[in-house]
Amino acid sequence: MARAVSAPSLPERTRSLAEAADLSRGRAPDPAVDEAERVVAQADHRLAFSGESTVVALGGATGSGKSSLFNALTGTELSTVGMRRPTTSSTTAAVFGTEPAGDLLNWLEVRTRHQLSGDDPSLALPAPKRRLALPGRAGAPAPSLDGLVLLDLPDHDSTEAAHRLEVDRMVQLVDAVAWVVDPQKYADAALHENYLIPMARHAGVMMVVLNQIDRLSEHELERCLADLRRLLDAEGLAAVEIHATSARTGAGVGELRARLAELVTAKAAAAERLTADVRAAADDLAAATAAGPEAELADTDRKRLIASLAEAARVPAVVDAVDSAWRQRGARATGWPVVAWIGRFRPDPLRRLHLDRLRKGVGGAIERKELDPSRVGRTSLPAASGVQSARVETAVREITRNSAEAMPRGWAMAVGDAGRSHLADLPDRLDRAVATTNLEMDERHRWWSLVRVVQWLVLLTAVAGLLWLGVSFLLLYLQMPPLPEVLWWGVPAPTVLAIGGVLAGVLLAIVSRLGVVVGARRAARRARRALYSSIAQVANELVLEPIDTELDRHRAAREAALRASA
Ligand SMILES: Nc1nc2c(ncn2[C@@H]2O[C@H](COP(=O)(O)OP(=O)(O)OP(=O)(O)O)[C@@H](O)[C@H]2O)c(=O)[nH]1
Ligand SMILES: [Mg+2]
Repeated sequence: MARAVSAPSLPERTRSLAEAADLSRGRAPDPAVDEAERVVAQADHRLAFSGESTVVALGGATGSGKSSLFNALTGTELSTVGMRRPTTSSTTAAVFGTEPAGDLLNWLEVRTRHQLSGDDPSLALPAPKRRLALPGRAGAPAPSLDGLVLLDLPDHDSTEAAHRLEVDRMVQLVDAVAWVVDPQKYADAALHENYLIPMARHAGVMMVVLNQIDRLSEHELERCLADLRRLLDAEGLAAVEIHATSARTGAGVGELRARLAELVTAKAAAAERLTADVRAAADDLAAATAAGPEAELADTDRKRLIASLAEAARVPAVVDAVDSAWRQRGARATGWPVVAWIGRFRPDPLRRLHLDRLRKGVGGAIERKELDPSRVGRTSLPAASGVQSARVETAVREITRNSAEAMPRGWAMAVGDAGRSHLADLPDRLDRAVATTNLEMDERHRWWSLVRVVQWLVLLTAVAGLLWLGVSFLLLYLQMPPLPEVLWWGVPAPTVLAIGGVLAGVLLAIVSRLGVVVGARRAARRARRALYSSIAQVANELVLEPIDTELDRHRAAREAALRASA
C-alpha cells in the first residue's frame, strides 16, 4: 500500500483519534481511552475558538519572577509582584491586540483579564540597561504581539495545593509554556521531573526563561546558561529553547518579546501543541490495541471449530445412521421378498434418532412445513448425550484463544466474549441444524423399485412353479390323471420355475446388495456434507461472525490510532 506522502492534518488526526477511542472503549484500559477523548474534546474546543490567538503561559516556582516578567512583557503593573510568597494565586490574562478572546478565556476559565491594544505606547521596549551575551534583537522596533494571550500562572511548587492544580490544568490547555526559572533554582527537580521531562513531546512549544540575570556577572551568566543547556539536553529536551531576561532591568525582555511575536505570527503553536497531544494519546491507544501482528481467524481454526461442533452435535452418529438406514431400506426394497419382509421388524436407525422427518412432497420438493424450525423438535440425540455443551464450550474457547493470542488483555477478552456471546443458544441451534438438514434419503434409488418389481415377478414365478408341483403331487396322490409333462432343458418345467425363481431372487438380492452398499456409502458422504454445511452456518452465525466483527473492530481501532499518531 502506498504511504501517504504528507503528514495528516490536525483535524484528520483528531478525527482518527476520536474513532480509535470510540472503537477501543471497553477494550483498551479506560485511562488511555479517557485521555484520548479528553484530547479530542480539547482539540475540538481549542480549534473552535480563535485560531488567531496564541495562548502562552508563564509558569515556574514561586519568586522566580513570573509576575514581574508578565508586567515587563505587557509594559504594565497588572500583576502583583509581592514579597510574601507565594504571591499569585489565580491566573491573570493579558490579551494583546483588538481581537477579543472572551470565548477562549471562558473556556480556559481565566477570570482576570486585560485587553491591551496593539498600539499601546506603554508596550515600547524598555531600554536595555546592560548588554546580554546572547544573539539579541535589542534596539529593534517593538514587534507586534497582536493575538498573544499571555497568562501569569500561580507557582507550581506551591504550599497551596490549589495553585498546583491550577498550574496543571492550565499547562494542559495552553498553546505554549515559558518556564521562568531563577539562577538559584533553575535545576529544581520539581520543575524538571513533574513538568519538563513528562512534556518532552511538547518541546517545540516550551521554552525556559532564565530570569533575574541582573544578579549574575557576565561570566556567571554564561556558566549558568551552559549548565542549564546541558541539563535540558540530558533530559531529552534539546529542542527546548532558553532565553535569559531580567524583569527588573529589562535585559533580554525585548528578545523574549520578539520570540513571542514570532510564535504569534506563525499561529502554529496551538496546532503544534494539540498535534503533540493527539499523537501522545494515539500512541498510548495504539500500544493498548496491538501488541503483535494483526489478529485474524485462520482458515484452519474455522475448520477446526466446525469439525469440533460437528463432533459435539454427533454428526458422525447421524452419518452412521444414514449409512445403516440406507442399507436397511435398500435391502428391504431389493432383497428377496421373503427375507426382506422379516427385515421390516428391525427398527430404522434414522427413525430411532427422529431424523426421518424430511420427506419428499408432491413434485419432489421438500415439504417446507417439515423444515419450519418451530415445528422441528429436538432430535432424540440428547438421549445419546446429544450436543455436548462441554465440548462446544471447549471448541469455542479454543478458537477465541487462538485468534486473540497476540492481543492485549482487554481486546483478547472482548474477542472471547464475542465468541461466547451465543454459547447458551449453541447446543440447541446445532441440534436443530442437524434435525432440519435434508439427508436426501429419498433420492437416487429409483432402481430399487424396478428391482422390487422384478423380485416379486421372480417370486411369483417360484410360487407358480411350487403350485404347479403341488397340484402335480395332489393329482398323483388322488390317483387322477397327471398334468401334461412339460420339460425344459430336460427338467420338468415346474421344477425350473420353482428352483429358478428362488435362485434368481436370491441372486438378484445379492447383486442389489452390492449396489445398495455403494449407494449407502454415497448417501453417508452426501449427508455428511449437508450436515457440515448446516453446522458451518450455525458456527458462522453464532461464533465466527461475532469474532470477526470484534477482530474488524480491533483492526479499525489500530489503524485509526496509527493514522492519528503518524
Ligand atoms: N533582581 C531581580 N529580582 C526580580 C526579578 N524578577 C522578579 N524579581 C523579584 O523577585 C520577587 C518575586 O517576583 P514575582 O514576580 O512576584 O515572582 P512570581 O514568580 O510571580 O512569584 P509567585 O507569584 O509567588 O509565584 C519579587 O521581589 C521581585 O521583585 C529580576 O529580574 N531581578
Ligand atoms: Mg506571581
